[in-house]
Amino acid sequence: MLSRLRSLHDQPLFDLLAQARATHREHWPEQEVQLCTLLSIKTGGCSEDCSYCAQSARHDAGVRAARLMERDEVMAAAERARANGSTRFCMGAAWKGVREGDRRFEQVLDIVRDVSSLGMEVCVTLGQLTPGAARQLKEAGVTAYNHNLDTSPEYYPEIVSTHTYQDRLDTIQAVQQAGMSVCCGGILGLGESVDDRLRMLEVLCSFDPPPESVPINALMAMPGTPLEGQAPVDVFELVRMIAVTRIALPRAKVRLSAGRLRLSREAQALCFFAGANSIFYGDKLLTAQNPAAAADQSLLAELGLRPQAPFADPALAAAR
Ligand code: SAM
Ligand code: DTB
Ligand code: SF4
Repeated sequence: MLSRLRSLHDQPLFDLLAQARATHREHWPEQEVQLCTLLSIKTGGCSEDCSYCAQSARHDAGVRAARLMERDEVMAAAERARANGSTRFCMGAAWKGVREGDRRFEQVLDIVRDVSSLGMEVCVTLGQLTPGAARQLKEAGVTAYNHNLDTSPEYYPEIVSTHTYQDRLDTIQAVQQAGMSVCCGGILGLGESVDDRLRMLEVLCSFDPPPESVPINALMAMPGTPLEGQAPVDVFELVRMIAVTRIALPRAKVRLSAGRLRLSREAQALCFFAGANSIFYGDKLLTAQNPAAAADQSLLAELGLRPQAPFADPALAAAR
């Protein structure tokens, strides 16, 4: 598998793009891009030491630790996201993980019950889950759980020491067993090799069922993190990774994620051509900046792409 991914990846760029585009058109004829809005419901002060992340309490990235947001505030943000055209609302918390019975987890379940009435897909990313916590999230109305592998199993220990790759896989298994969709991808630009990227993709392809969505992040080198000095990832490397992901996981939403601010309109157009069909939308990611919504709307219009239409029936979002 790895060698097949490697030969796909190393083709002349235009041959790779042609193949990815053909796969894309076959499975996604609608010319749509899904708009997803992120909200950090609990920012900073995280116990983990992920070396790319501004929210780790072990780095001094100038992110102040905040309390879990109140339900009404989250609802207001979710309503704004829907009014602006998002069909997915993704709430992130800077925690090592959650378990049943925890007071803060109960509060998240309350938030999810409300947000899931709005007819958007509801995604959360809260760190590690026990199987019981996963079941409770599903019951509360979560449609997808985001938990990235970020890189290959071999390179992961260079990036994080406070949890293991196996911990990540265990959470993903709990998510699948609870019947939620898996949103799982990674970051380019951590200092990994091309083989590391493709090994990650190989692991993603081994999931049963395959991930429903795959975020591809380009590292945003956050000042104060150990990776602050990393060189930006080359745009053609990003495009190649998107194209190989599209071919290897034809039914997945491939999300062009963090790092778009650095990409020109032309570079983003190439990413969509290569098979990206989802973006984070709105001027803020979790702690970092994202392009302005108006700029994204005009870019899509200029390319003849449409934002994914809202779900006519809220039950359709929930059924995802
Ligand atoms: N704490 C949870 C976890 O680790 O799964 C959820 C939040 S975490 C911020 C979600 C993902 O955001 C990470 O797995 C990583 O892929 C991405 N991410 C975080 N910081 C980033 C950065 N500086 N640049 C690019 N992607 C980043
Ligand atoms: C994902 O893969 N990327 C998003 C989402 N899943 C949670 C987060 C990007 C975070 C970028 C850095 C920040 O905002 O601090
Ligand atoms: Fe914590 Fe998630 Fe950031 Fe790691 S990526 S430090 S687990 S918020």
